[in-house]
Amino acid sequence: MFGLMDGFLKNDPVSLQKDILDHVEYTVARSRFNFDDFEAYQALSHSVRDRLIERWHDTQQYFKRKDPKRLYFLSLEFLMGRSLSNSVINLGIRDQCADALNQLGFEFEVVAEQEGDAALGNGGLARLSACQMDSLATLDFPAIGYGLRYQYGLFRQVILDGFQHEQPDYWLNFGNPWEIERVHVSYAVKFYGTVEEEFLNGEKCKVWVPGEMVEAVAYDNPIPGYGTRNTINLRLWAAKPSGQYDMESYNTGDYINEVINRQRAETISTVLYPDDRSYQGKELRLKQQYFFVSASLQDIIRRFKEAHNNFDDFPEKVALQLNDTHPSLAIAEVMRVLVDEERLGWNRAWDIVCTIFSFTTHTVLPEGLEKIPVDLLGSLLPRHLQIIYEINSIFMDELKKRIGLDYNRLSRMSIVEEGAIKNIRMANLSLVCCHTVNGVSRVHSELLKTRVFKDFYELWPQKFQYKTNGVTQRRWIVVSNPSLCALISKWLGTEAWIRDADLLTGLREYAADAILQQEWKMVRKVNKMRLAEYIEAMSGVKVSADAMFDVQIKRIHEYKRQLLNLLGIIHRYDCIKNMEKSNRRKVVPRVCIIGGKAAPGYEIAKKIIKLCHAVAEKINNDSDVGDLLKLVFFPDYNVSVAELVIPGSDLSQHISTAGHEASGTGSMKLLMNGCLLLATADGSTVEIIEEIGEDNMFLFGAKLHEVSALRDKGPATKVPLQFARVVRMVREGYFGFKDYFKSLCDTLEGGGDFYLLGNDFGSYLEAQAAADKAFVDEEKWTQMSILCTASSGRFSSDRTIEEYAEKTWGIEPCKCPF
Ligand code: 26Q
Repeated sequence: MFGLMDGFLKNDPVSLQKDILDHVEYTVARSRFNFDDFEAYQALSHSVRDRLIERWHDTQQYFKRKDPKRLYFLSLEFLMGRSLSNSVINLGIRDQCADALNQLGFEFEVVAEQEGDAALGNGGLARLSACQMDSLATLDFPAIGYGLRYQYGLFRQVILDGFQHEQPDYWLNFGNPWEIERVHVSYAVKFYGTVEEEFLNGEKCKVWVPGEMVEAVAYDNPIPGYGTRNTINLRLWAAKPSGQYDMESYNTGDYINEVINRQRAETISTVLYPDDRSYQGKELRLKQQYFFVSASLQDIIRRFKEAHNNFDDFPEKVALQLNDTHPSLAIAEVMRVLVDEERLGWNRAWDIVCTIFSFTTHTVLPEGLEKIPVDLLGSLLPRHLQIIYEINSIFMDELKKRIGLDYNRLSRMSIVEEGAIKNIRMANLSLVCCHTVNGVSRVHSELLKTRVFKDFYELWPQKFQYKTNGVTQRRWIVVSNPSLCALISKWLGTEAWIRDADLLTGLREYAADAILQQEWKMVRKVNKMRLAEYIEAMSGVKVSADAMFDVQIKRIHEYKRQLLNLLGIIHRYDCIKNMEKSNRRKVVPRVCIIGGKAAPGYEIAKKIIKLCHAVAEKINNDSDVGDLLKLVFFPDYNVSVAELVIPGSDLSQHISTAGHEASGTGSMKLLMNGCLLLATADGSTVEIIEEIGEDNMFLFGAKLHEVSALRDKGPATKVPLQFARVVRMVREGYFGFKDYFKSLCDTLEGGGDFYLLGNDFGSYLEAQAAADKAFVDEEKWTQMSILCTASSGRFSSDRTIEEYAEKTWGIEPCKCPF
């Protein structure tokens, strides 16, 4: 490659500059004397990619030589966001790249802005996978991520007249320098057909004769660790027409139609399904799941066989992690390969399967659990259905021995759900076959044990663990908030916290220091000004950086209660309108920011977005209100937008009804950046309280143990008058669109209000008032902000991954020498 000397690429600005120019000329095919920001981005990315490939290659070679137990992380979603800044920071060449660009007349930040997001995921679960990959690489674990290379990532959200519209995200349009196409790493994946019985060497065995074959081609995405040479692989599969032709049909003369039919194979990896937890039983989704599972397992087993000649060592070398139940067909697939292809016999195969799989669930509600109609599975994957039935029948026999003929319990625990439409319960399959099931926060795990998977917990308590989620401080502080990063390092006197977030506690002793507070405020102010500029450019709304920036950024969902936030804003507006003019100067100015996508078929969530726009329209144009209250909706919320909003937020809302958010990870990113939380005691917030103390946040709302009683009681008795008033304003058309908002209001009144907005409204307003009061005392607020960052170390994904490595996967670091 360009600039290659002494066997490795040099990282000084002069060498980098030469590489960039060579890539401008030979990769981008532009003149080295005349190229724009986007071309500079392409050339720099390719220069960084070369360096990633070097390390990636060394790491893979090293793993191969050492042959440690590896973790295979199977996930249908990875929300990686942009790669350039993250890569140069993890490689330790950020400043050199910036210098090199400077001398060419470019600015690093501007060039980095050219990159689009890789959005191969929906939200929490998908961004968690991305954070965990960063931690796995940084902590030198021998891990590989497997997923799908969707051509269209999560839809782009466009707002027209306040309504959400979805547009396709054709993200590969301008090329993707962060992936390496492996045309020679490809596997055939089978679908449909029949299962035949054959005798081989006097033994009866099953043979799956497929009706369709599709080729899976590997695309490798290097994931660099920070402060280590280790660079691990995220291998994503793309569907291509199979290389095996059906000679018969080609000979019938319909050549053109045959080619077109073959091309249809590619649809499998075309598009990511938006998270719609009720949108199940779709054939294409099932095809995606099996396609990626089959290709990944062929790859894993090939790698294992290169170094081992029988399967005895398989459990010592392979840990398979299922990210939710989405990849759980892997269980049946390993059984099929070991029994039908490797001929290990059922019992030996079963023993292996039971020791290699673990799964993590990200759901709280039983309705959210994945089901696959038996008819669909039987037609697409006939052999897998047989295997699942066999697993279930053995399980049911054992269960009868353990618990007797308790038919209710037996039918609840069965992998097969009987009924008008028979279904396979993927969570039950996973619970039966995995050695461990993890929850994503402590309360989530308690809910799993006492409600969602109670029957299984009573049978196998030892299988249940939890690992509270975490996020990577590399992306969420170092990449997205460089000035706060520098300030932290200055006061701690070290950058070691970037690899060891527990060191952040060192900031506690300076939390009351006037100089740190001054510098902290400055950093935050600059971030807020940057955010204010963006708001004005995007929405035309002018906001003051002196106001409190209050954000709620996450997918739109009823249980996340963006509607509670909006009703609170309406109440605030109503108060300002009705107060005496002389009192208005006592109001703490607020900029309320809401961002998030609604699943395309989720009507209520879409109405919430429209309501936000309708309310914003009214408030932002009311001269009585002026700077005291602004409301802005951030369209197309994604990882890059998060990187801009989070560093500039003063207060953030995590206000789900207790018992509904499995964990929540946005709160952790905001906490790290010194943003105060206004929250309910749900998901990981309960553990955040333990770290920062109740006094350093604004807590409100019904507690977990109160929720079901409140629901049973029916229509809330203590709904405050203010609540009825603000709902009435919406209902009676104060913000227009009266008919359209009717059904939204109906979810709150007339005995409904499943998410208890009415019940929690009073304490919500109190928490908001407490936040106003605290904000006025700048010194106090800044101290709380510093304490938030100082207490965020436990919520690093490094801690989560260390726990998984030790308690669930049984893997150890394997550090590639420099
Ligand atoms: C299911 C069937 C068909 C198509 C799509 C899906 C689907 C896709 C994505 C179902 C669910 C998801 C995503 C779930 C998710 O993001 N859960 C969140 O996971 C976070 C990480 O653990 C938690 O912090 C959140 O609390 C949880 O909501």
